[in-house]
Amino acid sequence: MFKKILIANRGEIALRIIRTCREMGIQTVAIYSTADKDSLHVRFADEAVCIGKAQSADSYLNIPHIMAAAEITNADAIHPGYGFLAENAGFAEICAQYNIKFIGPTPDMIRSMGDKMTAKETMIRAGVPVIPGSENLLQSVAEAKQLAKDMGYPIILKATAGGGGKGMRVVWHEEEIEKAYDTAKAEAAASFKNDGIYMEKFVEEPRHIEIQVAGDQYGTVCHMSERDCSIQRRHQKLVEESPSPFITPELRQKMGEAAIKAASAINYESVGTIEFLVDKHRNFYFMEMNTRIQVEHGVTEEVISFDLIKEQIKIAAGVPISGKNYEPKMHAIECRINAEDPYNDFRPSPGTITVLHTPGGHGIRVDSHIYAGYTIPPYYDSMIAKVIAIAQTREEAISTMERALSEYVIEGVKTTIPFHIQLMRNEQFREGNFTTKFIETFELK
Ligand code: MV4
Repeated sequence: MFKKILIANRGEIALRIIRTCREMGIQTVAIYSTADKDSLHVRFADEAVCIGKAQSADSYLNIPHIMAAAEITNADAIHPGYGFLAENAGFAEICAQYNIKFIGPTPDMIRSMGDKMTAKETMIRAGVPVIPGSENLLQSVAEAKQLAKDMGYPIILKATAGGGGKGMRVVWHEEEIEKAYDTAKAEAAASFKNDGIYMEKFVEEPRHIEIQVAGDQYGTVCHMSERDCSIQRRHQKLVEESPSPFITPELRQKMGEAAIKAASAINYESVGTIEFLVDKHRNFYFMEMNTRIQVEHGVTEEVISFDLIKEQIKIAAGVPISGKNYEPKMHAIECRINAEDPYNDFRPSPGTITVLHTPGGHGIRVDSHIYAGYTIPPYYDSMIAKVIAIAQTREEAISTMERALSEYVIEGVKTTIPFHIQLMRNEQFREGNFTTKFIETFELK
């Protein structure tokens, strides 16, 4: 097992990783930017190294500085968390060159899923259902026009280097395709330095349901059931839950098997997530694979009673997994609490937290790095806490969540708590009757 892990991240996920390391008897090294000198991850780690200025490019994305910190502290592994360098194949490669274990998949695995068209081709070969569309990157607007005509509108154009919604264009009529093609290509080139785009049939009002998987270094892969992440706003997830109110045990088994096929196709090593779109007829299609631990991993941990960070560290250290699949034994719902003003277009609201009371009690888990007196810097993601409610049924989990959110006091900055309270009281949400379009029509009072 590793003796010392450097955590190349900040905020709640850095704390989350430090906690599991403690339980495993592994020493921890925090890295931090000048803006994070008073952060809890710095205080909770055994050692801490300042690696640069506030801007991410100068610190949490500064590979030479991070490698220097790992060298001087003699860390034998690096945990990247999520975001920042978690899906950077070049970083994983440099870790290998330094003989420091990157706690995640190999650079090849990251690359093969980072290019969405390649990922899709891999899934077709593996027999995993994908959304009907172009078999290759589009070569011309004429080709796009012909393909769209054959397939029927609406269609969607996606950047092969994209994911998470960037560089996408939905096209409803032939008259719009030329402009959409040009803007999608230009946006892809500007955002990713890769202007490759492809086409898919547009699935209207789908659900976003993802399957957690784990694979070890010896080819064993298992799944840990689904998370429903359909409640999103501008491609940012707001609420995640497991089990999905839309999924039957039969569908869970089918999607679980497809997810195992998907991960096995690249001999996946580490924990990861297969994202599916599910249409109203309960047809499911592979969308993307996330080759990292995700923000919402805690939802799965709570419904199967299993530490995913511990599993990820063990896999990286070469420990084999059992290969057993997991089914939800409880219901868990997570609300992401952001320092944003939900009454003002979710505008970021950084600043100092003056008063704080954190909820607790039966069925509540709060993963957060905030404290009274903490100043939320303006440079990073605005998520400041994740509240997870756990109960035997969905109805009870919603009631527990509503109770916990009503207890939560955060003063000094605006937060998304009022939004979540209203969502928990919404009839449609309570019925489990929602798609990825739900938030567009949800009005905050
Ligand atoms: C789609 C789609 C409908 N049809 N693809 C959004 C993020 C990226 N991962 C892919 N996305 C979508 N791809 C086809 N063929 C609808 C979306 C989509 C979406 C997906 C999941 C969750 C929220 C979403 C919000 C808008 C669009």
